[in-house]
Amino acid sequence: MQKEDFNGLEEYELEPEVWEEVEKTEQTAFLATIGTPLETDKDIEESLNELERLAETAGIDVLGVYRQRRSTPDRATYFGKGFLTELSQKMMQAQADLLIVNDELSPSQARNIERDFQIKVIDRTEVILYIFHNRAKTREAKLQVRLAELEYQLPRLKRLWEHFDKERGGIRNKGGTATRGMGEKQIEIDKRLITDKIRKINKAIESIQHQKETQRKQREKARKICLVGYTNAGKSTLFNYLTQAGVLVEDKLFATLDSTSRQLKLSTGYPVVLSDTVGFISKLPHHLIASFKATLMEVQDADLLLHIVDVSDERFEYYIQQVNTVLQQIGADSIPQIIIFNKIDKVDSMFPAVVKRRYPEAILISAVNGTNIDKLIAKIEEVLLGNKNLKLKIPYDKTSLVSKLHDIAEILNEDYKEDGIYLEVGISKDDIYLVENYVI
Ligand SMILES: Nc1nc2c(ncn2[C@@H]2O[C@H](COP(=O)(O)OP(=O)(O)OP(=O)(O)O)[C@@H](O)[C@H]2O)c(=O)[nH]1
Ligand SMILES: [Mg+2]
Repeated sequence: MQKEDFNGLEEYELEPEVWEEVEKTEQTAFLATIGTPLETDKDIEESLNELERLAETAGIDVLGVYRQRRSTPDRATYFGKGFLTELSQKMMQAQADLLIVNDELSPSQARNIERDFQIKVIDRTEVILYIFHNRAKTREAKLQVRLAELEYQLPRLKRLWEHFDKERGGIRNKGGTATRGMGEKQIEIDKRLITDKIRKINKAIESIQHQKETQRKQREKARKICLVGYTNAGKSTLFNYLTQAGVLVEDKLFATLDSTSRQLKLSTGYPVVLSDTVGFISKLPHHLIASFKATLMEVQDADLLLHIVDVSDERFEYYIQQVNTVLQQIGADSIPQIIIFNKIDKVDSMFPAVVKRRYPEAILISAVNGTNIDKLIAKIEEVLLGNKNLKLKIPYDKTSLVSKLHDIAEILNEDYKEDGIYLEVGISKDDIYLVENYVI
């Protein structure tokens, strides 16, 4: 049935040779970053720690970490020449295979570094693309990753072919003039091939979006909640806790690349769909954001975002900002958010009181232990359905109000005592005026 909906849309055949698990080459690397005058030493160190974690996730061994202080990158070589000369020598001594730069290099910067300093260089974006490549399991994720890879490659073909020319030139004739021409021609052919692949993949992704649109229409009545947050914050752990879905949870960056949706049962019985999705990271490559539009649509389309933060990580406030930046980039920054501080089982017992003062709206939870999940659910109901949980004591001469509440509010608790009827209700903000005088 579903297939018929997409008649006319091409099925893109994913290149099988590309998807054979990339053999983990025992690569070693130096990491380098620019620290601007606005960044403290600690900022730089933490940002390098994150790059190191990314490199390790990609199976690369880090042998050395370097930084250069400067206000802006060099246009031609990103770092200064003196810094690169020194780095090149150190890398040679340490026998490091490559240099990883903590930013996205322009194609010419990468080319110049390789040519002038004999350093094989990759950038932060390539490391993230590589991780995404190895993590992608479903057809949708693979298509999206492939699209980002090809978009990234397109302006960089010249660099790839210069490598090729140099090798051939080295073997055949030292000048390599004849073969250089061949590289130029090959670039044109490759450009056409890649552009064609990009077009086909875009069509395939469109068909996925179309399919998701149909599914979304079917769930139109349900309110949509989406989990967002920095990678490794605990989104999937919370998702599993709330829905018993069994989504993969790992102490690894980018364990989740696909979005999964499940029904969530609220006490009001109102239909709600919860989605788990890909994690964010600072400087998330824009090609990935663009290619993951089918997955990120889940976020854009949500009525409420649950923004999960790992508060056991010192940099959690920085992560909050980074996630908000990505939300802005995808146009999801005006969707209501509940901020959830996760992993409180790992922090000092003083922490909750301190953080509550700064973030009075935040809900502190432990997704592994289930701590405060009931508070979270109550908050979701409050924000999503405009409900407020109130404790009431209603005198016996107002029993008509009690029966009215049974019709219009969610009765969480009801106790008939001597001095009155004690109720705990989840009530819409619009109806609160009815019970204002009886709140205890
Ligand atoms: N101590 C503790 N660990 C937690 C908690 N919640 C999650 N974790 C751990 O944090 C790691 C990451 O959890 P995930 O649920 O995979 O995180 P995620 O946000 O889905 O990560 P990505 O899919 O990679 O973006 C796992 O090792 C979890 O066991 C918590 O409340 N306390
Ligand atoms: Mg996950």
